[in-house]
Amino acid sequence: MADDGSVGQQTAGPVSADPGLMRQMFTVMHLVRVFEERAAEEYMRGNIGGFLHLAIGEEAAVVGSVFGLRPTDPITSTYREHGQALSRGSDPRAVMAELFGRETGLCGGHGGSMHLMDRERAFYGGYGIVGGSIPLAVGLGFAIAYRGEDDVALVMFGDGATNQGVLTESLNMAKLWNLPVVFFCLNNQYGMGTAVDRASAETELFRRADAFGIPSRRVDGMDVLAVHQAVSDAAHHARTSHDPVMIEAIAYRYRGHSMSDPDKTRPEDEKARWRARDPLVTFERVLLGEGIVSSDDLAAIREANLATIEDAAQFAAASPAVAESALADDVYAHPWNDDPRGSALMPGGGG
Ligand SMILES: Cc1ncc(C[n+]2csc(CCOP(=O)(O)OP(=O)(O)O)c2C)c(N)n1
Ligand SMILES: [Mg+2]
Repeated sequence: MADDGSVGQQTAGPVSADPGLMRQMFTVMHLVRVFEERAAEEYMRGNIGGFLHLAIGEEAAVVGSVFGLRPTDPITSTYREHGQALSRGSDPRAVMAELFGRETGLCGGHGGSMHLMDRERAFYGGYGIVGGSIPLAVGLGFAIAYRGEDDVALVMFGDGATNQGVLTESLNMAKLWNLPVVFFCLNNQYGMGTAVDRASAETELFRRADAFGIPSRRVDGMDVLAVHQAVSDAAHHARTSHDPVMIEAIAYRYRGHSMSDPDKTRPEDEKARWRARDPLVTFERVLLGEGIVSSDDLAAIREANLATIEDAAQFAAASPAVAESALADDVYAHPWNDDPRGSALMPGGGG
């Protein structure tokens, strides 16, 4: 990879997507950006508790990959998944309310930022365990094959997850059983504060797939059109050949690992270099250059998104918090006071 983060010839990205789709992808990328900027503010105000992991800077990889799928293709992800839910069309009000821990949240306020899930839109969730979402996508791929459907499961995981044994097991099983799974590694070049070359003997992470005879490639994750093309191709391959594929998208997150990370260890000049390739700014240039949008159109998109997010934040703030008595709802198959094991650890349980 070059110093400016470009990845060989794949940087420019073919301007081959449909103009309506390009406009829509820009609109969602911007929506995700302003959603997360507002979420950061609300976290600082104390309205969002727990962890908050932002993907600011990674919007091209997130939006390009979701739009490279059919709406029914199931997705699983890491805890950095606000953009995946919004790209799938989850209501920004419900997503923000989930972050606030409110009853009106996407998961009734029980999941929070790391555990968004929208089954209706085939978004099968964010997971806090590094690598945890990978075997779940293999399971979804198995279900698709078992039922003879023609969907494709996609899992998004980070560079850090590539050193978890579960990736190896999942790649093996997906290939052995010919499962339609796209393994999408969003390589933002750090796992917490640890750079890939300090954690991985082989830094070309897409090569993990070689050992299983799975086709794989690297793509510029700052270029939404390149990501969209790569995922469309991969999904087509998985759908028609009933076989897995792996993609590694090189991107960069502008902020620290989570809101509680002061981000003091990554070099400032490195951050500046990547910010100079901001995926929204570069895509805006393409859209303007191709005559797909005018400056006025862009201003209208930005204004509408800001209004959507303002509305979402006000909705979340005005919604009731999850009642303490409901905290254990949906955790156990049996009601809280009817634990069959009668554990003494369970408030209200027998024992
Ligand atoms: C199994 C497991 N080990 C460790 C952690 C703590 N942890 C949370 S995020 C993270 C870094 C993961 O980095 P990466 O996969 O690159 O994803 P990114 O956060 O960069 O999006 C670690 C080590 C965890 N959640 N799960
Ligand atoms: Mg990472």
